[in-house]
Amino acid sequence: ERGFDHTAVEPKWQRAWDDADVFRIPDGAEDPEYVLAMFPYTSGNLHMGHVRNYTITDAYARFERLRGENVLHPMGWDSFGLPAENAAEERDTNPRDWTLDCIDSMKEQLQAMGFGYDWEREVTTCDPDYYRWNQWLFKRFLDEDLVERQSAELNWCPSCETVLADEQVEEGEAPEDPHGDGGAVEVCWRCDTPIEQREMDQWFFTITDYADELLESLDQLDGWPANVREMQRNWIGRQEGDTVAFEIPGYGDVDIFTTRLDTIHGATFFSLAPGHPVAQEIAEDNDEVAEYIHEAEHADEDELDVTSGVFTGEHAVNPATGEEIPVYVADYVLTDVGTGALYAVPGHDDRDHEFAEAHDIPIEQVVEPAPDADADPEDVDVQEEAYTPDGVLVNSGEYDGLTSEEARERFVEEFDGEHRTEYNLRDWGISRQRYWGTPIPMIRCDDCGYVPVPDEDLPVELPEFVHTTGNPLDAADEWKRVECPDCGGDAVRETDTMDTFVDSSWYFLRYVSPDEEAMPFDTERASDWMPVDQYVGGIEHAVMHLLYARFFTKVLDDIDLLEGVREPFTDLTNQGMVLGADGNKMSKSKGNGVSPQRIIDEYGADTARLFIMEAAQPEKEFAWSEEGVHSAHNFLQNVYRLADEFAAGEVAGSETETDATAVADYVSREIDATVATATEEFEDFRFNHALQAVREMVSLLHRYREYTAPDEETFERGLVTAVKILSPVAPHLAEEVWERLDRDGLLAEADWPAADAPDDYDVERRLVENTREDVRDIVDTVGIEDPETVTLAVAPEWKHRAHEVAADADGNVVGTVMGDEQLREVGEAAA
Ligand code: ANZ
Ligand code: ZN
Repeated sequence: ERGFDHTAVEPKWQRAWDDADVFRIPDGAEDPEYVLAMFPYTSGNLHMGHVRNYTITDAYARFERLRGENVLHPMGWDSFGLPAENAAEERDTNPRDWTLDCIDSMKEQLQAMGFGYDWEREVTTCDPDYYRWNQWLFKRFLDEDLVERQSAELNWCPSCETVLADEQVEEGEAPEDPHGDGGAVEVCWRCDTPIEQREMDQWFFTITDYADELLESLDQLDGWPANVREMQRNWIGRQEGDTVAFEIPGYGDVDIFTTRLDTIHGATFFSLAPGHPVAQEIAEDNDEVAEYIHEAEHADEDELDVTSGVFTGEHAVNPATGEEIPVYVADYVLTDVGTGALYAVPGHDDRDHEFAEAHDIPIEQVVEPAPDADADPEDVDVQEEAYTPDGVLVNSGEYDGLTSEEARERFVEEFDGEHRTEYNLRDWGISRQRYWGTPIPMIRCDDCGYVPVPDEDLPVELPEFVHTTGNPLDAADEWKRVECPDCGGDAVRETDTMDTFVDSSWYFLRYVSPDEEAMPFDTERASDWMPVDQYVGGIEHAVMHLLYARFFTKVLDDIDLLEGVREPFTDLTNQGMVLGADGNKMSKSKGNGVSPQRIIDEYGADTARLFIMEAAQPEKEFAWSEEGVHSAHNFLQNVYRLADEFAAGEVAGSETETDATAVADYVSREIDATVATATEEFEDFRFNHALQAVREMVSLLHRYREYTAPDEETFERGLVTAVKILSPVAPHLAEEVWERLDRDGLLAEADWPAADAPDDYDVERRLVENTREDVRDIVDTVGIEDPETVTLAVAPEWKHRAHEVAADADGNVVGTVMGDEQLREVGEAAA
């Protein structure tokens, strides 16, 4: 049987690309298009998530290269971290050997997938040539007062035996609880063990110094998904407000935090978080409060009930009015937000309103709409619903008539308050009590305190790994004992290593000049090549990695290691999850995993790449389907066969009485339309739509030759165009066809097909777009028996290209299908 043997063809073209240096980008290149995938953690195996991520960037990089761009598309290894230590323990080896083995096998798999990287720029974070620059940068941060030693209550994972950053703590399920309380607990992001709090001295990067800029420049990142920007915004969590003290007789002054000091005259109760010290103190003599606090501590955070709370019997004195208001302990007040205490104004806050209704607490109005506001003061009834916008003060004594803003400014002075900007963001604790990371380049001397390791002594290399409980660096006596660089006395090295997120905060800069020996990267070239134009990776990095990388970029720019680069990533795409055939997240532990290696062996890399890219747009999740894999495979075989037969002169067709020129013109027009569609869809990262267009064009070519003896030139142009458009996604097959058609050179180095869009191309596109919206309505109104697929004609009046658009029930166009009759009609009409 004639076909395409991937086992022979794929390695052949991988070698050919390599020999021709297709993916290499010279140092002298001017501002290349920088296409980047998040580098993999060196676990030893590529999983489908990686394959999807890297297929997306590779397809886009290849597309841009065909369009004549210089494309920088590098790859490297995020290779420090705890799993390597664990693996070394289990296998009686050491983290370095294990990691280097993993890199070897992962690199082989990446190459087998046909991903085109500039391997000359490979970056490996566990290499001393890389991590020495972590140390060097740590010292520059130290010079800038961006490093601090802070004693802090820190998240400690008892299983990993290390401190975790706040970002590395997740909500998880409590282990089986004998008292049946259940509920959510905080767990380690890596091993799901519930974390503990420990007081320890740690090294911190003071990322909070950049909180305002990190927040404000999010507005400019319009190439980022809105949800990621929102997550960062919330994580930084800036809030302008004021603190004011209320006295609770018998318990002293209690500070509250409010963003609405203007409403203080309308406070009708006072609430303490269950974890507030005064709440705990009250609980000592009040069983009801004690019981409430106990229950609140075990409540499920997801099921927050804003009406839940208990009256303490105590009262707080409002400094504005001198009135006493009842003190509650309430679950909706969070212990670690603001001061953990608030005065409540049910007239102007929704939660307070709900609480007041449930507890029969009076509701008072102290703000009404300003004269220029949309709302009419007459329409406001705070007994019914809280009025939450700013406005003008009423029922506030001598302050009536002030605007909310004026009132806040006055009150903070008059009631001895303090203006505060609160952030959720905390400094970044980077100390890890583990071996497999970058040693922190500090030395502790009894006389001089902490002294940095001199630049000329960098890198501080890791000592040999030893199996021990706790941190192997602590056990490395010889390595640890050094002379103090200041006084020459006996001193010891810092034995903490850096959080591996330090490594990934600037690796994209190292690709620019991976062999640079005097500096972490070449400032001029990096400033020219940055920012990354397209960055693709998982949504799990929405906060940690992406925030740290932004922070690093800003600092590096401020210390002139970069020139005018304030943000690292212009466009960001988070690829959706690959689900198992059962619709659950694909994972080894769930038993629904599909090994990329098996797919490569059985069907070839192109099939895997094509299936993944056809299955859904990059941001969407999709379920693995062996049928889908077959369909992709058959399509590729089909394209190959068509070309093979054409090259062998076997595309004949039958004699017909129709006008051959008209048919050829029609096919030619379709080819142009396909190029126009594919180009636009590739640009927009909607690869599946581009691929759909190619499939239609190939099926048109099939029908063309069945119907008549095709015009050779037109037919060949169709084939060449099809494989060019396919080539970013299925590059091996495309090269093979290219060669079979006797084309010069490598397709990977050819040009993207040029085509002028046909006149009515825009009309057609608009119809397809409209159809997407219409389909949902049609599903609802007409009522379709099989809502999976709706087929409707969109352009009956458009005789010569009556298209049908097939769409699924969500309104996604799944294909445009040309009726088999159409070709005949075209020919006959012209004849
Ligand atoms: C009085 C007040 C009156 C407030 C009013 C609001 C409206 P947002 O909602 O994001 O603006 N708050 C303060 N500490 C809190 C805590 N530990 N847990 C839960 N809520 C807390 O957040 C600011 C408001 O949240 C603060 O302003 C406070 O309620 C509440 F008409 O104080 B406000
Ligand atoms: Zn000393």
